[in-house]
Amino acid sequence: MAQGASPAAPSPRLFHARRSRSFRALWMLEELAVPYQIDYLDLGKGEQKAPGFLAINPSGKVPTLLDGDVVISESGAICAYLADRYPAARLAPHLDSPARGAYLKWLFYAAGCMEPALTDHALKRATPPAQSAWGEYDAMVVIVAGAVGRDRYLLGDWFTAADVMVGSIVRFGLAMKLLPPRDEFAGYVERLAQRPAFQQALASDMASRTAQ
Ligand SMILES: N[C@@H](CCC(=O)N[C@@H](CS)C(=O)NCC(=O)O)C(=O)O
Repeated sequence: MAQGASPAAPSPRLFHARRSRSFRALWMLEELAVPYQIDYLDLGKGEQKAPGFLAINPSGKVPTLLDGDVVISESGAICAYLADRYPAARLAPHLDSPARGAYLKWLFYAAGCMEPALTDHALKRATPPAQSAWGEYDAMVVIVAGAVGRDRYLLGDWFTAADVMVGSIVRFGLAMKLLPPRDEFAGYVERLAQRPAFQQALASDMASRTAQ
């Protein structure tokens, strides 16, 4: 539900680059079905390191989200923030829900364990387990395959922001051959790809090629 840029609009504004980790935030916004604006950054041209953008996010990375006076970066934090900000979409268990623990665990595990383990694997290095906060790649594969192969989504039939994070990383891992082609991963990604919001986010991401 992307809208044309309008400085006066109160809708969230996403700084986005196509085919990047920013897809997670785009997908999340589509799941919420709320109006939002996109500012496209061309990473190849270094627009993420321009002083104007560094003033917003000193890391010079996408995704970065502006929502009123709130500036938030880190894809996991953005997904968690948006899920709580728009509770009507039911993309996060309520604070007192027993499902909240598993939900938070997967949000943090995605960014804090899956991503660095995949990087270890891509770089063909093995961080010694005693020094690795994220554990070993092989263990991560087994843990994630078990979780995504059990049910439709991580929390059973309930799709949440945690699926946006974990699902995006599994999809990337399969596409880049950084994850083994296990049925659990392929089935999960297939189920996620059936979601209209996912398809809309993909279309917006591809459209951004011409919008840059
Ligand atoms: N931990 C960050 C990583 C974000 C990230 O690495 N973004 C990349 C695109 S995939 C980026 O902006 N790279 C540009 C750069 O570092 O210059 C998150 O999850 O949001």
